[in-house]
Amino acid sequence: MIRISLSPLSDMYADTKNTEMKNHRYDLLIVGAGFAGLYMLYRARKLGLSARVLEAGLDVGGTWYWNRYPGARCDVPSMEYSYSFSEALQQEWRWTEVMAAQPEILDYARHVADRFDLRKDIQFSTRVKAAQFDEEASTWQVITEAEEAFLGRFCVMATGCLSVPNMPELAGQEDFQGAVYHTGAWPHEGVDFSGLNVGILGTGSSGIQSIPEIAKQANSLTVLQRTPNYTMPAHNGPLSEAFQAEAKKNYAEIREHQRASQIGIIGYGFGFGGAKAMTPSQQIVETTAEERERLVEQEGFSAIRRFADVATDSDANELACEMYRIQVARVVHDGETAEALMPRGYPMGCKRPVIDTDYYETFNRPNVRLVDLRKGGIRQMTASGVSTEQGDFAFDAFVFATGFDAMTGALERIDIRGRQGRSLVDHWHAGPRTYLGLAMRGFPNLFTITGPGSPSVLSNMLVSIEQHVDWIGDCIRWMDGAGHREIEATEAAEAQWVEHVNEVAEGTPYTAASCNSWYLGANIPGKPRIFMPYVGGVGRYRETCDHVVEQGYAGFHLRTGP
Ligand code: FAD
Ligand code: N01
Repeated sequence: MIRISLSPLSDMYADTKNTEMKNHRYDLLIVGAGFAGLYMLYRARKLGLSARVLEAGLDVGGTWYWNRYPGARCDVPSMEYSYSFSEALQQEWRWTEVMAAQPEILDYARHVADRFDLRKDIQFSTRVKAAQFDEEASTWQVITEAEEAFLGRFCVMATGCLSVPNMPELAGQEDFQGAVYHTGAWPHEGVDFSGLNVGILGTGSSGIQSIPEIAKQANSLTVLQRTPNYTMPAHNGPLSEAFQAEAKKNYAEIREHQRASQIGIIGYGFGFGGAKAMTPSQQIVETTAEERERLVEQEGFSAIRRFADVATDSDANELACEMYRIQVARVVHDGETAEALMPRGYPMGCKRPVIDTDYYETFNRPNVRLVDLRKGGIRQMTASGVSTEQGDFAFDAFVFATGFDAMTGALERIDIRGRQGRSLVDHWHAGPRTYLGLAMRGFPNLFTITGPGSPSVLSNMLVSIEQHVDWIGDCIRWMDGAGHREIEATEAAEAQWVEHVNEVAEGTPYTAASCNSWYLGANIPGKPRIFMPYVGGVGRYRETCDHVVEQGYAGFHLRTGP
């Protein structure tokens, strides 16, 4: 292994000319071995390209390798949250639940790695700290934390949108004597909360999934909530053999519909969340208060799914929020707790939708209490727990379910430098700027999978990952065939795309002034408030990407040469 320290570009390139470095020269360097990195490696091999994957973790799986908290599972039907690139793979793999739990998804990622013999080109326990473009050689040099260097004609960042845990800085954290966990970096050996008094901070998807499970085990669970969330019952359950067989017969059609859809999910046969499929067709603004109350009584939270105008009309949205709060009051026995759990003041649908199993019911357990931080926030952590403006709470263990530095976090933690040594952090100082969420001006031959400006986190990410990987693979094949050595987004194309991404997001609940979501970077102090994903839809976006190709990679500058 050759070890070098970060040095000016000219020195780095001189280093790479020694013979040992030949072992580290590839067509393609891929950072990350989650679903994106695994498929990129598979595609590279199919194209006859040499590729190396560098992965910080000790195994494949990405999200599903790191997020092992109790209750972790996906909220897309399993039959749809899976690769489509191999007919044999999709026919042979058997899912056991409508929406699979983390261990099963991790098994699937491992199976894919083994089945296609991918591991031999993946270097685990290897965190990339820098990547720099050598303009003279049209080559990316990627440096790891262990100071190992790799050269690639192309570099693909498959670093994930939700892979950097957000750990709020609470004063006195180092004084706390109990165990501390983050849902996004859960111990691999698991955690036994039996007999313990546990505190948990955060009521996003990870908190809402883990709270019911931790409550079943712990002596007591105290939920520290800053903002109540909207969450719908998941109605998860076992996946019948008959249904699975039928779906497998229809896979070609299912995949085609996924790819053309808005979010990459068609809820094939069982509807989103495993409940009966329900296409929103009614207008909530045309209902009376009595009708809405009756519907809530009959159908609970699911009644809201009837209405199409909730997503498009703010008055309709507020009526749906009222229905939602009525149902919270019906489920949660204690009036004060119910009131604290009711979301108010921001629209339904502005944050990532959450689905749950027995979330509200959990607050009826005698060992669970809610601390509404809006009535008095956290002052600091102490040796025994957490001190708030409304009193002190003692814990044996504390869980941060506080989310991620999403979409840009993993990319900005790598010192990525393009032309003239310009850093990506500088390029993105006012928020991420990309062309199609795939490429950036000033960073030739660098691609991002599900980058900001693409449907990514607003979609079934397996569908978006496959589309990006295929696009990148086709692009490299075409470049090699045509003798192009560099591809780079033009300034105009990048600017137009950023404008388009902002334009389509305008007026949606996502960008409401009252909304503080991680989509907007609002969860990270100091992060520019920009809506990062592309809301135009998976189908429309795919057409745009295809059109760019048909036009000879419109919006990209190509450089030809040896
Ligand atoms: P990741 O799985 O995040 O993999 C990125 C990999 O890159 C990681 O292994 C990381 O270690 C590695 N990496 C990052 N930086 C570096 C570096 N500097 N050096 C080396 N390695 C690095 N999406 C859905 O569509 N449906 C769902 O139901 C769903 N559920 C989710 C549940 C949870 C708990 C979370 C956190 C996310 C969920 N997602 C879901 C989103 C999920 O992230 C994607 O579906 C998908 O797994 C992303 O795959 P990826 O390969 O792009 O990224
Ligand atoms: O993170 P989040 P997550 N003090 O950012 C609170 C995917 N995912 O890990 O709302 C006090 O949503 C914060 O409060 P507030 C999915 O895409 C999917 O739960 O900022 N509280 C919030 O309550 C999801 O959207 C699944 O006021 C603080 C919580 O922590 C994404 O990952 C499951 C705080 C963070 O919620 C992220 O979800 C899990 C502070 N300083 C994850 N800082 C599925 O089911 C943060 N919070 C598919």
